[in-house]
Amino acid sequence: MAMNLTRRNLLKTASLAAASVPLSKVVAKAETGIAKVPLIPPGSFKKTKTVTGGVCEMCFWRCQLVGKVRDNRLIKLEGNPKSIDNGLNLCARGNSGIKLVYDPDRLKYPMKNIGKRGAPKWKKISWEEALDTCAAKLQATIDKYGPKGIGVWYHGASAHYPTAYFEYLGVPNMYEPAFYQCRGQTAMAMMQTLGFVPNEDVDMANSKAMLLVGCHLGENIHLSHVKNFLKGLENGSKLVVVDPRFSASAAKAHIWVKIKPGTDTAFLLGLMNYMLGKGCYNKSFVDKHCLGLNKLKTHVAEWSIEKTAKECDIPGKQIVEVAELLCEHAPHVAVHPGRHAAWYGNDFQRVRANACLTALLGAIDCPGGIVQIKRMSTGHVHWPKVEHEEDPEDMALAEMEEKYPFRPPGTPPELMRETMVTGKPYPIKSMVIWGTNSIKTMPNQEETMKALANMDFIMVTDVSPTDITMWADILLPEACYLERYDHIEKGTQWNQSDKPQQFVAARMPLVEPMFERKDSVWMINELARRMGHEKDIPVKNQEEFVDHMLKEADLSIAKLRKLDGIYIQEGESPYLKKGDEPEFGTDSGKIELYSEAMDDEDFPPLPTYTRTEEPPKGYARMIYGRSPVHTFNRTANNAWLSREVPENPLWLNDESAKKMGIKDGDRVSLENQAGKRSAGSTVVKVTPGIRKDCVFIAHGFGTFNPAMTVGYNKGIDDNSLNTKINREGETGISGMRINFVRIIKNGKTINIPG
Ligand code: MGD
Ligand code: SF4
Repeated sequence: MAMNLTRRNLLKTASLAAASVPLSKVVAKAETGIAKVPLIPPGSFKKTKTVTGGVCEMCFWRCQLVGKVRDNRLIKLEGNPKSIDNGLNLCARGNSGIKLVYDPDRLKYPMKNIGKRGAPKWKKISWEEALDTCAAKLQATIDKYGPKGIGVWYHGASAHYPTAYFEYLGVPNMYEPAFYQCRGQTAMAMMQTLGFVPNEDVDMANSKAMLLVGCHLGENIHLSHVKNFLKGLENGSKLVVVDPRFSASAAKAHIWVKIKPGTDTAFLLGLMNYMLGKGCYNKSFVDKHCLGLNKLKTHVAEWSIEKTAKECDIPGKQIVEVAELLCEHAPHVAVHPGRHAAWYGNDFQRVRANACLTALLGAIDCPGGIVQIKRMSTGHVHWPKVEHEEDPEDMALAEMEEKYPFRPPGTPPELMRETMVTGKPYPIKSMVIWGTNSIKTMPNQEETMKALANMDFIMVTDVSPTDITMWADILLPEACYLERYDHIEKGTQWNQSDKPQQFVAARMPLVEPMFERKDSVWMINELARRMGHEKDIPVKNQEEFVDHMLKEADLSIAKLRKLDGIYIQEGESPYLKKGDEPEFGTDSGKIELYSEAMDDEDFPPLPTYTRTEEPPKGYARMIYGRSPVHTFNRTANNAWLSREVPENPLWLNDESAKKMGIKDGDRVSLENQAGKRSAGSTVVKVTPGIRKDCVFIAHGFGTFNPAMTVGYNKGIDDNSLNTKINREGETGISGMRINFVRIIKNGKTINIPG
């Protein structure tokens, strides 16, 4: 794992940033439209002060941090010493937030595209002109098509206020990739089975055994979660990792199940069949709390060890070994619920199988299991409720959405994209894109570009240039997470110290935004004024926005400032007390191994395995995951992170590589089953640590916006090769591990032997 951003390295580079050596040399770039960044001469710093109240957003785990500031310039970030969550730690990405603040490529002024969408030429304009244009264009769309003529794609804390405004306007088309390309299926399938969404509330620290199915902790880094995992290992918990690849977690595993990609549901059904057959499941828990045991037993009976082993291409004795290990340690088994689940287009059923296995072990609300934790209650900011006339066309899209009865909140993205292209059931003609790079998140990039080309108007708000900003007509520069207020972070910590505690933190700026960057509350209020909604504006500014949310917890920005940014009080242990019964929010109030609701909607009521298509001859399945020092494509232009991991090496099986004449370090590009070639190239990592039927690359690389001078064209964009999609019936979410690739070296296509 290339994670050598040492503390010393960071300090060294931090002091470079402080002296702003690289920044002083920066000249204007088309998209940022600015001359030099002001130079602060080395040695001119007086003294350093610590500013508290930061909340990280280099990823969405939101660790609490403090900034060391000299002469109004951030020179170092550290974990907030008061944090009961991440403590003094920040991960490499968290530490490198400084390089985002002072990235010379960042958006600085409102800009108008006077070139083409996708091939922009930027003209710096005033905020007045930018907002007047956005208001006029959005209003024109509403006048012609109604609010349904607008679509919103959004991600991140700063989008909360804007999306509330667009809901108030009556815009029905809203899509957030955090659900549809990430944890949507996990949340919905867990809800359907257990009646709650465990997210990642799994007590690995106190477990006796852990099961990670395709979850690659260590490369997937959410700081306190990884600490929880490591504490479990330190405490002697036995780890089982199911992954076609020798991931960072597999490297720590007692049992690595080198599973055939796409067969995990079969594996889980096989485990359950063994446990039910042997009677080694948690009978008292299941009898009390689960519905449908006998039906499940009959249903999984076909998954003998032999059949499961053959389907998953693993040794039968390994299945027995895993099942016995889990039973031996039940209920103190951390069956990780997983997070990103949009794998094969049959994932709802896999997550249901995972939840049923957890239930058979009784590994819920007990030490080591998944737990229902209580967080302090805080408020929301609402725009006034407006009754919008029921529009029959509007209902038509709602009816299309009804096809996916277990979908997460919001509009399924491809349904919206199709509507943008076809105009059916109604035209969507203006897009508002806030903090999301849909070119890199939504599979089938060409379709996304086609949909964007079909718009009358596109407004994009971002902190930096990205692939999607190239499609903007008006591009608005936002203050980044270290320069603004916007988010309330809260949680309960029960397994890292003696007594449970809970906390509330609010994101507060560590430094003032530079240039003409603004926060989202300011931008939306100015837009709302221009669109005639001044009287309904619910909060005057970002401080009022945050204060309003804090009020419910009897807190305020002023109080939090006095508390160094974090309020802490006694918490509750999530473990059930003797005599208490767990509560499940399903219709029946029980864990639904058999789901009536799914049966009513004509979906398999018991977790069911569907085979995924095999790679054609000469191709391998392209699987993907995370780089430990990057977050999607968001960090591609970060100078420190990009220096550590500039591209995404292609993992290729060593025996296959030998037959192909490919050596470790060779530079290659990829071609998918539809003949689509990657724009960029990368190096090969030849390893026995991956199966022959797949290759692996980390997601988020291969950015194609030249305004990102650090990240431009580095590595391979996995999403550009996701041309085939398989939309799941239950949720409308598309699987993304169903594309196959072969290798191109020196212009020559080389088949991958199976
Ligand atoms: P996945 O993509 O589900 O990611 O993190 P995870 O939920 O852990 O899983 C990736 C792993 O699945 C890889 O090890 C891959 O080899 C394996 N895999 C591929 N196909 C299969 C298969 O068929 N079966 C099995 N069993 N394994 C398979 C995602 C999570 O990470 C999310 S959703 C977010 S939003 C965060 N993002 C993020 C980030 O961008 N960067 C870093 N550093 N950390 C992150 N943490 C979070
Ligand atoms: Fe920031 Fe890292 Fe924490 Fe994510 S895990 S919030 S990037 S410090």
